[in-house]
Amino acid sequence: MDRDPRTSRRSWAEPFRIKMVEPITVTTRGHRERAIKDAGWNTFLLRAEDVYIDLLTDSGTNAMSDRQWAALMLGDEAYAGSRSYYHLEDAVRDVYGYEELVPTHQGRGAEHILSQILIKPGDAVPGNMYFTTTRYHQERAGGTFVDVIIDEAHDPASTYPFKGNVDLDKFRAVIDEYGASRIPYISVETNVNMAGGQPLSMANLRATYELCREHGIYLMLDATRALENAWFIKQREPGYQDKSVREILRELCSYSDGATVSSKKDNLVNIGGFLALRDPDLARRARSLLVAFEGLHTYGGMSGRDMEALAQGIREMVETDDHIAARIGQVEYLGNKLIDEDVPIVLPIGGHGVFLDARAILAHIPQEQFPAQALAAALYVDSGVRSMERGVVSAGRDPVTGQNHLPKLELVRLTIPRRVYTQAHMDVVAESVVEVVASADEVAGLRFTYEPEDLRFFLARFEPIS
Ligand code: PM9
Repeated sequence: MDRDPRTSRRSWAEPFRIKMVEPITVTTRGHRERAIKDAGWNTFLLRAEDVYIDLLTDSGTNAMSDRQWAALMLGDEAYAGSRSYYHLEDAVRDVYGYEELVPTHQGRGAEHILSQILIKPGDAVPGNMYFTTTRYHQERAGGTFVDVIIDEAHDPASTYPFKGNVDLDKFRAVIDEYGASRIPYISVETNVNMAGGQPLSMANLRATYELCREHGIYLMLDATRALENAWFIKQREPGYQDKSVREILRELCSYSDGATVSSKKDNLVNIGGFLALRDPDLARRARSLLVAFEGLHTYGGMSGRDMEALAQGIREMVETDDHIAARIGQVEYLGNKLIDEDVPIVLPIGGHGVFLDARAILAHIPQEQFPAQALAAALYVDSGVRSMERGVVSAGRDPVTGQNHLPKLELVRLTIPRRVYTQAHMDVVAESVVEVVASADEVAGLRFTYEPEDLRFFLARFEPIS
């Protein structure tokens, strides 16, 4: 079935109906002005109660199904050898195809363990664009992240269909510079978050994996949004149209030695994650650290019920293609509305959210005055819609020079939680964005009043520059 509402005469609809609702409230503009001031112009520091439509993140904000809620009741809370762990292990083996499961409390727990077992001081870790927590753990382990994503990924207007691809020439140059023995692994993210939720192609991943094998370098996936990537492969890459996302996801993972996953995204739960590996020796080393930092190897920071709901979520996300079609269909619905209103967004429309190009919208604010941070705050004040800065504040400082990283992408992310909001909510969001863009010249730049040393975007505080 042609699911694109622009070319199809048929609409799509969510493959579920709503059984329980959670009230949300609209606040006044005066209330929101006070709230954003109290939050130091940082949307992470707002109280959720003061938010109307919460598009801060798709992480842990999913609505679980009735079967997941039922699964919670079946959680086995044994400290060791929980039945729920084995259900999770079965689900990861079936759906992702990795034999060795190392459960963690969430994605960054898995990143921490992986970085500590593989990276030595002085190593380089190439990756297809940085992710905040991923790079943080690589650097803490003494590694240097090197960006090897294709140039198109840094251009919000480029409509290249696979902006998440690894540039093999850039990767080869890193191998030449450091030598393969100083590159423990390449970190390949599926549906690259900081690039705007952009996929990589199967052909590119396969070629990257072949290059890794030639040089004895591991390829570790960040498979947090691999399902969304699989959907785009089905839509865009020749030869995949008749395959299910389940088959495509499994093939994606086959070109890797392991994966870190934040289960708070694709996997449809509110907490959880894992490191998955093929090599039993590597898994043994990971488990040995796990017991010090996360928990015993059969729970790794999750309760039995968390693992049970997660096992169900993993199976449910690939049961048919309908879930992912509707999930990305909703993101595209919002993106197309904004395109129709000439709002500059990252193209093509991403998998987990729509990314506003703050550099284009607030051209009068220099990057050192945090245009994306200011735009996210202005959007909140306009309508109570909460979004997230993904620009210079998120990029942080170079640990060696102390200078700000100045990413080409200065974005505000409107991230859509899975199975939570309706199209009417998307209409309200689009109207508010259009309103804020129309009065963009009223938005002022910001300066720090508090800049944390680690992952500064979470807890930083700002004030407007008058
Ligand atoms: N992503 C997000 O909102 C939540 C934290 S914001 C820094 O996009 C990838 C690709 C992610 C991710 C989290 C993590 C970390 C790893 N990789 O949040 O620790 O998008 O479960 O996962 C967030 P955890």
